[in-house]
Amino acid sequence: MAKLYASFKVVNLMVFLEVVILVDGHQFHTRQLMYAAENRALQGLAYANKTLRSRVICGRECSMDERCKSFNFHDCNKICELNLATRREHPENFNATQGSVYFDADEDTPLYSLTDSSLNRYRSCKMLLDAGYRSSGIYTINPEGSGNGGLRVYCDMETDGGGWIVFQRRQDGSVDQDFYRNWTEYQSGFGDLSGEFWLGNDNLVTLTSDDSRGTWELRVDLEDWEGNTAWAKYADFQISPGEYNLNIGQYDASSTAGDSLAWHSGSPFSTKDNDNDIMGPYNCAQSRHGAWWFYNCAHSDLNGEYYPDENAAADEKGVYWRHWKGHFYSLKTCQMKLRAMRQ
Ligand SMILES: [Ca+2]
Repeated sequence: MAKLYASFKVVNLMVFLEVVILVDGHQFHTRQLMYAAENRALQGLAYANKTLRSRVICGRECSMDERCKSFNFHDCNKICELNLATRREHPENFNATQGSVYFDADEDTPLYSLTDSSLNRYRSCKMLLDAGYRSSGIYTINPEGSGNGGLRVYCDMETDGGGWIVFQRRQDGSVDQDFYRNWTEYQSGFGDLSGEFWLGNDNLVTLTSDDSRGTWELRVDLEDWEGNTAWAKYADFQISPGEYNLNIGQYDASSTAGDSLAWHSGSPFSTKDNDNDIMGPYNCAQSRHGAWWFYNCAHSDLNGEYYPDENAAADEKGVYWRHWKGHFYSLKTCQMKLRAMRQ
């Protein structure tokens, strides 16, 4: 019976793996160096992924399985992916991925590292995409006015050409207290970038008020409970400081969801504790259990209450987009995202 022991050291960009194999009381040592490329991942070739504490432990998993030719480790969520192939065999799958590190036994691999300082140049997901970052995920961007630490965002690098900063996502109602929250919470943002969240109205102002990046487009992606999807797109998206008024331009006529937002253009944002709709003392945010650019209430409210099925929502309290599914149909998932039209 063979037993296997392994020891590991990390030296800068290498993981040194020493594997001791015991066969019938005899020791066999094998040594393998694994070389790292920072901010890279080989994608679509994993046969296993697991949550592990460190890249070293991920390396051990790889070294003990002969199928494993390389691995990715994501520092942020601690996901270890074991790959069936290497970057050399599949260069088209070897992508820039912020916060991930790729390892294989090829000593040229570190040449493909991307440094954190080079990442500081990117002001938007579109710039990251143009620089070769083709994986959707969490990135730090540095838009003007975002301060020294930059802004953590989820980049959608696949939908409609990619390069989108996702600023809202609903998918399972997992966020505590749902989205029925107050002004300051919407101001600063809440939730989890890898799950449900609102990026924050102040961040939307920061992003869309930076003239040097030109204008922004807005895209809304919707999904119903039967798996059907629809989208709507608008030009010239901008959120004003102060009451966070929604400003949108031309509705893209090829959109499939219908236009349930133009009617809200120009309106200030309203929350349950800050009523800026035109309905006097009647508070749309309270009656709809949401937070939106309410006018005399709404053709859409993607921040409404999350319901476990389409029919559970009463009195327009759900997550809805009237021109696609009507105002009583509460959607299963939605995302709102913006993309720089010019850099
Ligand atoms: Ca009112």
